[in-house]
Amino acid sequence: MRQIERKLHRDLPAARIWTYGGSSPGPIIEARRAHGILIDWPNELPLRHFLPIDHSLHGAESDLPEVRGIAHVHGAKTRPEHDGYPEDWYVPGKSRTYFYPNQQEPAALWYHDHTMGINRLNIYAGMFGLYIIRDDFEERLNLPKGAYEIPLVIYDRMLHQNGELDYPVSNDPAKPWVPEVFGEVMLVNGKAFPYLDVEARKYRFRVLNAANGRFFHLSLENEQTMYAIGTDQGLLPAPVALQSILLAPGERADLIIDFTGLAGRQIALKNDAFFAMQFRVRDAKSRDMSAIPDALRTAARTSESAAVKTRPLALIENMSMKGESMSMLLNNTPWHAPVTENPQLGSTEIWSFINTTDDTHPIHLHLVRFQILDRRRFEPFLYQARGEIRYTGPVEPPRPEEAGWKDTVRADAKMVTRIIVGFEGYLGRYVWHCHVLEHEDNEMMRPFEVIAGTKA
Ligand SMILES: [Cu+2]
Repeated sequence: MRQIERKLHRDLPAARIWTYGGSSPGPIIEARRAHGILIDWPNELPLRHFLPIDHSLHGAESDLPEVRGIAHVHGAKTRPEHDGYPEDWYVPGKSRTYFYPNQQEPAALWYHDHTMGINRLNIYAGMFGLYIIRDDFEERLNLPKGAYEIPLVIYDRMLHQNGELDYPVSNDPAKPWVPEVFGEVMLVNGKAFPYLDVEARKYRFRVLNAANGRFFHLSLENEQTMYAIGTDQGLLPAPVALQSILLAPGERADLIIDFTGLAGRQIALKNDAFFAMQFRVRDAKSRDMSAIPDALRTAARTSESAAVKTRPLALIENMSMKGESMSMLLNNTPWHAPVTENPQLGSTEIWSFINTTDDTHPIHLHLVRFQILDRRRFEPFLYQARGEIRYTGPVEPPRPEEAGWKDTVRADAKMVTRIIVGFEGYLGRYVWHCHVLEHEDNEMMRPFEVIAGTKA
């Protein structure tokens, strides 16, 4: 963890950035399935933070050191003591060595800071990068690879005129926290509004939404079809043809775009009406031998009858008398309250997110992968008044491009979103949280504990 100065655009002065390994995004960590790796995460940051800490937030009190860090690999199946628990932060001069077994299906995971109370600021400062797991099966699929497999880490920032990062604050100097941050500058792989020279052939793009709070609804300017071949946790059973894809903070997509026949064209990748980046298509240097296979990796749907328990979990926003957001809560329970979610190791559960708020919250569970069962509109006021769920819409299955293995799910506003989760891996304490980082830092995070099964 290190501070650097780096231009975010050719025409801007250099900005202060916090990094892993001297770049933001940090170096891509490439791992082989079942080949464990050790990573040292030394904290070499300065002693003062450069973004506005809110000392009224839990875990960011003024008697704590300003600069703290702890790395978490999002989507990795690791022992709890190597998962980057938010309270396991450490200060400049200290380090941690974590072991990642990589005993899981290939996927584009990502590492990022997870420090209690200042996570949104550390990530906004630049502390994240991709972590890609591969295996022989995936390589035999003949997907575009090497120079034709490219990460697209997409996020937004506000910038000062002098090129420095600008993080907004509330009107209350004692409580600078804001409920959401949306920047007008789109960055891809660390550059503002970049272009990429591509050949007229197929490419595989490993796309990550690394924004604090912005959802990306991505499409190509020429309205050409893209193919989703994977989700957060790996390959889909079969490619899904798409005109656009929606990615919430923390979500990933594995996309194939075919530029064949488009040499000479300039094609923007758009977020709704706005440009994020541009592809400049040139003639292909050689014949494209890669494929979009009809079949990818088979994944059995987990049957609802496999679940031993259903947990109704309400997502709540607390408003002030002035109608301003004060905090958001999972299950109406703050971070420091005793653990309430305690699945048994090896068991399967249904978690039912009852979103009473006007916002979509991307909910992420550490350690596990899961499948989305469905979403259904309900009446939030009746639920809040009497705890009663009255559905007002039909059961909606997940979209085809999110019907694989996931670790982050959009719990849409005023809907009940159900996921089915197998708690495989390790015993111990992990967290689940909203991946809108401003929400997470203001109580929208809870511990869960995987406990030993009881013998019948
Ligand atoms: Cu949220």
